[in-house]
Amino acid sequence: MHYDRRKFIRTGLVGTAAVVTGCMPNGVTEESPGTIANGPSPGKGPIVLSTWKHGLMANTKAWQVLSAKGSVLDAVEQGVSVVESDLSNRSVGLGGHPDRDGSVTLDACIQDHNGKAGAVAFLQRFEHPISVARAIMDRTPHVMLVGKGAEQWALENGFEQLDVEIPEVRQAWQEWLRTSTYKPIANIENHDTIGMIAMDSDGQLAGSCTTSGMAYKIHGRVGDSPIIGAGLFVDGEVGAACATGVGELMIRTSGSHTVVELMRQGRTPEEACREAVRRVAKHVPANEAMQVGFLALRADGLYAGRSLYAGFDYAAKTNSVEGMVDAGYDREWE
Ligand code: SD4
Repeated sequence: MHYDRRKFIRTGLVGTAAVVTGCMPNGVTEESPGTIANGPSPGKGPIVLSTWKHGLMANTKAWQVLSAKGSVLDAVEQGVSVVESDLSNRSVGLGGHPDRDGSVTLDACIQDHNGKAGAVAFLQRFEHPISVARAIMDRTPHVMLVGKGAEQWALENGFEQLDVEIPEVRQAWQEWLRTSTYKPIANIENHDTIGMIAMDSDGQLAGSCTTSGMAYKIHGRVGDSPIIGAGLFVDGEVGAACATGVGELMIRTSGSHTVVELMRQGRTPEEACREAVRRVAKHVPANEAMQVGFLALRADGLYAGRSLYAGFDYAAKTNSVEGMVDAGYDREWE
């Protein structure tokens, strides 16, 4: 089946136009007082945070779900689904860049307030890996299915496979094949996973993460995004965190779990993200532009983001804030 690209691009534009974008320095909004260390509860939910600019349209959808009294788990699933369906997006869903063999392979995971989780990795030809991950969580005794087994299970459970051919993506891959050099570069690849963490008005947390992974990766490579603890971690008692950037670094440091554990020990979301970035940075030699970014939401509503290099921003939506937030960063590009 060939998608109607115009339809999807139109969807994306409507989502973007519906929000007011305003740039706020990290840690200065009412709901994000990163400057108030271990400060008082800054406010109740709903709070919806998503990585990168496509997070704006995802947040809008998640907010609609919450406003209609939907669960926060439904909100994080349906929020990122909008981005999965946008075939103009080159880093999430079937419009993503392929691996080095020319196949688009998708990774996703979802986790609820109580730590229940579902994940899928190395999935091909499904529009909504996040919904497959949710179904694995809801309908199986397992957390994660991968590859052919995941595809078979998804087909047996009502999901349909699609063939999407985007000439521009194919051409870019063929161009890449001429040199076949694999070099992840911070923010330059335009390769931006969506991670979403959210809280409803009762303080229930949930998170989701979905991606087509690093462009031109080795066929079979799985990143951090479907790995609970690496690309996403939720513990309703403490908070939630998600990650974006070079997945290998997040897996090696259990990045999102680290952020939540640091908040458990009393760090603010900003301090926790900074410390997680510092641990990742030990693995990134100077001048290697391997970007990582974390987003954290504490159970009392305090939130923050942080990245290794400049360029990471995230979309925030609360009762009083709506727009992009520039996360702080630790290392100057040399
Ligand atoms: C991965 N973490 O597959 C993903 C890619 C990403 O911004 O987040 N890009 O490693």
